[in-house]
Amino acid sequence: MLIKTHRDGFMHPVSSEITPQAVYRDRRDLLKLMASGAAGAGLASWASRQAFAQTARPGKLAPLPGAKSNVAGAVTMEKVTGYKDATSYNNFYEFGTDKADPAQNAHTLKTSPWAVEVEGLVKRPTRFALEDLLKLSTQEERIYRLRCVEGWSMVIPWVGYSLGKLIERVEPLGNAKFVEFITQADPKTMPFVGSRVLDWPYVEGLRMDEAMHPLTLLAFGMYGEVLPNQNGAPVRLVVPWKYGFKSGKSLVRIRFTDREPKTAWNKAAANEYGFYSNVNPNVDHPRWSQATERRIGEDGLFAKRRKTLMFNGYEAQVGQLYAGMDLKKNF
Ligand SMILES: Nc1nc2c(c(=O)[nH]1)N[C@H]1C(S)=C(S)[C@@H](COP(=O)(O)O)O[C@H]1N2
Ligand SMILES: [Mo]
Repeated sequence: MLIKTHRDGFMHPVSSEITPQAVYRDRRDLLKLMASGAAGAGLASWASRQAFAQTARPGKLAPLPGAKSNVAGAVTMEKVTGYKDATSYNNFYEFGTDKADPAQNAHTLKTSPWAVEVEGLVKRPTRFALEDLLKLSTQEERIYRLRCVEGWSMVIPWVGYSLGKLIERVEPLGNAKFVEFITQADPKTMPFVGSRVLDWPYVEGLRMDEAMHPLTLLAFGMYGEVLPNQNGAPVRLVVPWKYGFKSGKSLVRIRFTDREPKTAWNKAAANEYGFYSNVNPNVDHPRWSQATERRIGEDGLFAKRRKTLMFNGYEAQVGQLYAGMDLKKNF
């Protein structure tokens, strides 16, 4: 897949290597904090200050601040991707297949009123108005890496809460083994839903324990604001240890089932996109390597590719979910 660069990286090939003054200062503070034994607290505040410093009201959308998250692995020390990059280089095929299409076309998405239907093998099937869903649990800021199957990655300060909070509320039945995520497919507001690139609606799925894992985020915002349309407004999933396509945007239905859901990408090309799709540098995509990645915003002529990490760097948190599984077979 050809990846076009859209920035003036050619003129400033190493600008991304220069540590901004504010971040540098925070890093020194952090070292002091670590020496004083307050490293845990220091880490979280360093990260949220870093995110805030770079991004205060960046898109001028409605604010959606998040509390510090206590979920293990929910914050990374890496430099946060610039808001402009995170909102202008997107995959959202309902609005076109070029990276620039969603930012250009997604203004037609109608995000209000919005509801998410939670149904299937649960004791309490519920239709949640977005307003109620927003209030279901404390909004937290989580700075996650998101690694696209195409070989690029971003670091985004998401705002939301663990999907598990919603799952507990609806009380799944004992025979619920999987969760299916169905996203909006409205040909009137989504120009490419008429196209044949995918079998709409865009559907994704997780095994129950994956859906319940605290890192699995139901996200309503990023950079301290509500989600921009092109990033999946008004509510999406973020599953940071899996390739980006598992993180469905603009969710309208969550269904509990006893069978592995048929996902949109698996239906389109079963040999290329498995159900699990865990980030795994040791299992290549049939058409390209997954060993390295390019960080969006570092796309200058001389930018280094990074080594892709097992489970996108979240192995300590999620590795045990796959104990004993052959990850080459279950790709
Ligand atoms: N509904 C829907 N969700 C989607 C997609 C899509 O085309 N439609 N693309 C996926 C892919 S391939 C990626 S990499 C991420 C990108 O999220 P971002 O644009 O917010 O970075 O969204 C995922 N969610
Ligand atoms: Mo992706």
